[in-house]
Amino acid sequence: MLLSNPLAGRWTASLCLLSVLSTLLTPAVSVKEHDFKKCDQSGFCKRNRAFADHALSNSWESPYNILPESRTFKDGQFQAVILKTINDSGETVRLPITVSFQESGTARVTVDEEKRQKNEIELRHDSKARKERYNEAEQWVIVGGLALDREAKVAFEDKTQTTIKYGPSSNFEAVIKLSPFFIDFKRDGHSQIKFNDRGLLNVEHWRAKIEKPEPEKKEGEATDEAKPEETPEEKEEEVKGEDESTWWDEAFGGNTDSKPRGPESIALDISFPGYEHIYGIPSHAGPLSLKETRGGEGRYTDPYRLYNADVFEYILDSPMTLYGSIPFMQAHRKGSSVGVFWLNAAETWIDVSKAKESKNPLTLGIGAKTSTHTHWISESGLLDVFVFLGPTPQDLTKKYGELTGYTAMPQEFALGYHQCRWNYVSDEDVKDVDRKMDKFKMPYDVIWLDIEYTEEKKYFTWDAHSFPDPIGMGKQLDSHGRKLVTIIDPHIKNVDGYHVSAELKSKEFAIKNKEGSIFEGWCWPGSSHWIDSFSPAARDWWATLFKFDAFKGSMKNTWIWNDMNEPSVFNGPETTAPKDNLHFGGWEHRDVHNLYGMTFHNATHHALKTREKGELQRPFVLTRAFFAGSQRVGAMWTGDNQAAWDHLHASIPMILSQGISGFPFSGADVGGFFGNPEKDLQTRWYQAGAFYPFFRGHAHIDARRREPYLAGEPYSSIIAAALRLRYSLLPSWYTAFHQAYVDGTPIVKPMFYTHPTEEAGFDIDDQFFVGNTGLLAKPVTEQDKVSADVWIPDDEVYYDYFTYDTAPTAKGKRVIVDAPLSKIPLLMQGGHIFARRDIPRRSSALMKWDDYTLIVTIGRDGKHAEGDLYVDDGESYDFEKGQYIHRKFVLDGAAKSISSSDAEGRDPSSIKEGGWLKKMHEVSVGKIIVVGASSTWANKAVTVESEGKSWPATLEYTPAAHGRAAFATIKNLKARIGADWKVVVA
Ligand code: NBV
Repeated sequence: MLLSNPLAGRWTASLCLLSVLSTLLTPAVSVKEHDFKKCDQSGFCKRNRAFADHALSNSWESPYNILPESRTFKDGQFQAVILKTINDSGETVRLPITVSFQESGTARVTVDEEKRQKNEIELRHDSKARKERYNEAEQWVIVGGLALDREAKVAFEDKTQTTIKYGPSSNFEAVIKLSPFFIDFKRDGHSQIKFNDRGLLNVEHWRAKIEKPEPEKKEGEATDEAKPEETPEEKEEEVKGEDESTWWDEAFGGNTDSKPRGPESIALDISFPGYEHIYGIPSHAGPLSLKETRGGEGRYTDPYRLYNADVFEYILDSPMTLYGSIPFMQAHRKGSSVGVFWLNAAETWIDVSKAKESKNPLTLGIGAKTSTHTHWISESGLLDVFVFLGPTPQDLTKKYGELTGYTAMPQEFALGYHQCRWNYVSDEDVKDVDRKMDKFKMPYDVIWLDIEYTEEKKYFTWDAHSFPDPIGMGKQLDSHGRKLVTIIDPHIKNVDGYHVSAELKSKEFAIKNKEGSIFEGWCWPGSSHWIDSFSPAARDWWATLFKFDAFKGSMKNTWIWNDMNEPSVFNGPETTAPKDNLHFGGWEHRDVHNLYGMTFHNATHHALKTREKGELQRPFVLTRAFFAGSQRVGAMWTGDNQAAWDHLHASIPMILSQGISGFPFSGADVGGFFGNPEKDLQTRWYQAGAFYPFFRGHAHIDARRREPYLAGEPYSSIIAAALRLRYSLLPSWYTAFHQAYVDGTPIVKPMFYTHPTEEAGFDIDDQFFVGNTGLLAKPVTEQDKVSADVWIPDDEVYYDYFTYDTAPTAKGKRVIVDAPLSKIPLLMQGGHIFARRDIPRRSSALMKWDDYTLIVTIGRDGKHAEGDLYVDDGESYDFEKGQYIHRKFVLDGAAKSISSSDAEGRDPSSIKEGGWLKKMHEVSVGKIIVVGASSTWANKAVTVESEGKSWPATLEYTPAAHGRAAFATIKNLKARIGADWKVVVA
């Protein structure tokens, strides 16, 4: 079946030669790795790794013990004090701990430091920073799910432990051991997640600096290598993680961090017994199933790092940090998923190791289960961890979303194709691209302007020479429902005569340096200041800048792109802001670094929401930096990738990781940002991009122009087909987004998520299902490939999307799908019904009132198929007032009927129809294609029953042939999309 076209093979082979040549001509780019810290250059990471090495290789007893008499349990909350013994004379530090049990079944463990809660510490260097451990991450991140479980109760308590039963059916347990402190989270009596099992809990308590002569330190090192020789005591201190040389001021890349509070990291080991796979903690350019990080064959040597950074030309297969961070991790084994969310916005490193564990030494490890051990290390802040006990991947995404919010419902246009480059050089250029896309029949919705549209990188201005008429440009786009996105970054040019800069300074809305004066750094505009979007007043001011009379030249169809919000500071340490900078409320940048990008993104989102009175449109703001919660305010992309096949390949696990980590509205630069893609690469990238939730072509300023119509034949036509495929499936994409908005379901789903008991699928990250459609895509990401081997996760029947060829029964096997350059490997799993709009048009707005086509894929049992469709006006918030259509379609195979009913069981008379719903009366399901219809469908009459009437429709039956499934096409249905109906074939 599905044999490849031999001709296609031939012409791709000659292309191969061409592309090898062009690769040789493309300059190699790679990240300046030495600009970013390795663990041993980040003092607290180095100390905690040394602490772990010491603990794991010695008979080690964790020095953290709960004071038995400090324990209380009330209204779902356990509280106590952990005493940390800090020296041989038994001196202790008090660390209050709260374990909260929430109605949702999520548990939360928070550990603080009493001295710092009470402000009983002193800061060095006359610092104006706050003395508490940062305790406001929750205010930015958590939007719900905190109601306490009043049913949770102490099931057992003695002087060694307290056991609390909790969870929806009281089948969860937290066994809190006092000495040493340890928590075992169990489900149905079995351990799932363990805290401090390996004794790596480390809360670096505040201490005064005892002045002794400083050893000379080499720049770029947090080590004490400058010392001539280590004494045995010093060596011992280092392995115990108490190497003082990294406690105080720390230098890297020409910057010195004054660290006014000294060492203050928090670290904890979190083990997942019996769990071999862990996922999440984006963003990293590596496989979906996370790798081990403690060295050895095929493993990383550094921990996964979360420290939002402008990494410029990033490398692949690396635990290196990227632009955004979500400290949410899921562990998975056959039939069970559990997870943790580490709520901390400071620089964080996570070590991963796996171990075969067998209780019986005689088995020599055969049949032993693999467990995963993780070691979380953050530079500052509270220890604040949420624990999810699953058991399904869906439970995790739902519960995590309950806390941090679900994906905002986007405008429909945002799901269309976005055409970007750095830069469109003038308004005429934009209008020309707009016309050419039409000429070449390439649908698109949005064209983007990068930094050059401004006058000297002053945001909210236009370069008068190249963009003399932004309104004229905006109107042309609007005439066929298209939008413009302009970039607005958080750095504000420090120059006289620029009102934004003047106001930022006079109102004191900028980030401050450690002395408390306005921070000045270097970015695109030259000398710049950064808005402190933690400040409510600064955010209110930011909103005023987006009003149409303030940002002149912007229109209702202008939306925004926030770039460089890690923040990127060219002359800062690791290209970002100094950690001792100060934010609103006196918090150090160190405490809030990973949150900054989200606060800026959020400020822009709110600005767009308030820029006009009356009918509100849902804002569209793309961000580069993000944190847990960013999904509530917009989309993200994976930053500056390269025009190379391996970058195309890497984009898929990255996007899948975003999806299962609560931020599914994600994409990668189609075509690759740096460099010039060969035409086959560009074509394959469009085919993959058509399956990214966020679909945008982008290119670096030095890259050759590559609007898809420039590719020439056959590439342009193939790309046009990929764009049209995306547009025809927009109803199904929108439905998938709605599902993400409702309960956090990823928009594209990896195999472990859809088939959590199929172990062979747990590390597959190059194929995925789209929403609930049953569409299984495996974009080609290798040069010259003319087929794809798709792993089949179940016993269902799978049809080729384009040919209706049927894959052989192959659960757990790989099926070869023909994929010449012109074809995307795309299968349809039997048992689904999904919606399309088949009339090709120029933009999504122009498809708004088109009829739908339903595709029904008959499943293996032939009896049942179902699916849903969610539709609203695609722009406003009226859907929150019931102005939407949500249909459930069901095939009854035996009766040969297909019905449509309200997916939420709403009574139609209860819905007061506004203008959009009324207009939708004219929109129908025009056609249904039943793929896999048996011969009993042939030569049958069709009746449509709806709203008390019935009428005939027509049916054409195409019998099976040469591996292609039979199918029935029902036409002229005229069944209203918003109404209940039944189509009966008899
Ligand atoms: O604004 C210019 C670029 C932008 O095109 C890109 O998408 C961002 O990731 N921006 C980074 C700054 C400079 C990159 C070299």
